[in-house]
Amino acid sequence: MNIKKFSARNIPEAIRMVKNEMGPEAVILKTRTIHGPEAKGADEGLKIEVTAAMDYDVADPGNGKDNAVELGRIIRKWQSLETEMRDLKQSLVLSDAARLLKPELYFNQEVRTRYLNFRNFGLRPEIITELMDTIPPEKTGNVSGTKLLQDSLAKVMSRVQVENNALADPQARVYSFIGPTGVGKTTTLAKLAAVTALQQGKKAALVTIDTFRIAAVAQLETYARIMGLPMTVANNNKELRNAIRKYEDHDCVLIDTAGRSPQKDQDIVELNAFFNIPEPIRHFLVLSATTRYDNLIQIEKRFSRLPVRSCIFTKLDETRDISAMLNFLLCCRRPVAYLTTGQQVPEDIEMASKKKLAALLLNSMKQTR
Ligand SMILES: Nc1nc2c(ncn2[C@@H]2O[C@H](COP(=O)(O)OP(=O)(O)O)[C@@H](O)[C@H]2O)c(=O)[nH]1
Ligand SMILES: [Mg+2]
Repeated sequence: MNIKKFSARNIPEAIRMVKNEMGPEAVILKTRTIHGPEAKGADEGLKIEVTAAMDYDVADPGNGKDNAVELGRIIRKWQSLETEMRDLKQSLVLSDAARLLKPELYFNQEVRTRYLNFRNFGLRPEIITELMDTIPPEKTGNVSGTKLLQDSLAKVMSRVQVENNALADPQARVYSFIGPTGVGKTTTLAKLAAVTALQQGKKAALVTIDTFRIAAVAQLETYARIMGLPMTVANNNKELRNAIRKYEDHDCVLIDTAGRSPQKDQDIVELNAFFNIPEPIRHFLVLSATTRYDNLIQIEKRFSRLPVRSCIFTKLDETRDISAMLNFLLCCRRPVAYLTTGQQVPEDIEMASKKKLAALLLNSMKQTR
């Protein structure tokens, strides 16, 4: 049994206090009026004292009604804990805001809402600070929450670069797919080969320099056979040059590579040497949306030894939280050309667009908030 006393100005107020603190099952044991010398010591206006009790005994397992009451109490307790957690999270975010924002901005409701939007997008503090610095403090305070959310979204998207129709670049004919192992380079190449050759009617050829695994060659061969496209295996730089020459009458040549460890500089140096050919190559850095932000940065740093033009993000179907990808795109200022959303060839690929990224971000925000 839990017994507590509450002081209030009147009975209804006291009952409200009891219910808020102890729940609707609490029982009022006693009420009394505070007066005389005791009232003088009490806070101004407190005239009633209520004693309430809450029974914490475990209900009889055989009694269904008691069980339902008990369950109701647990659910309410859980809900109130959830509310507390949310409030706590909010106040942590606000205290972060107080630390990061100049005082005159922190006390501006509108600026604070924008800050919270960026936080809810999952953006990193340094990126938020950068974005906030570009926002002039508003004077009105009349802008609706929806409008502020749209503005915040637009602000983020104005910083993201997307590359439209990267495979239709008139300056390029040879494209490579580089990146760590298992991110989906071969699958993405096959998807794009299908789109280019089968849907756009272009003359495409495939080359693989991934000779580390027999299965890797077989994987691309299978795709080439199904699509009726020519394919060549190149074991060294000379063979790659020959292959590119062989396909000089083709609209595009797509080169598959072995996954390189971003941890090993030597791997990347070797890859760069392999690509030393007369014709310019457009390198797509293939990255998985499920990779942590720190790792994405590290991978990008290593692969930047090659003239990477844009990146492709894969496996968006495997995560709803796109904050690592978004922070990466904002930090590295690299354009994103394609997004892939599954294992199906050629269906699960689409050109990256700000509209699509904004929709993913709003969805990610709903799921992770
Ligand atoms: N869920 C999902 N799986 C993918 C996606 N892209 C590729 N994969 C899978 O990831 C695995 C590795 O793909 P692969 O193309 O061989 O990767 P690589 O080593 O980079 O060439 C395979 O099982 C693919 O089917 C994608 O967008 N979503
Ligand atoms: Mg592969």
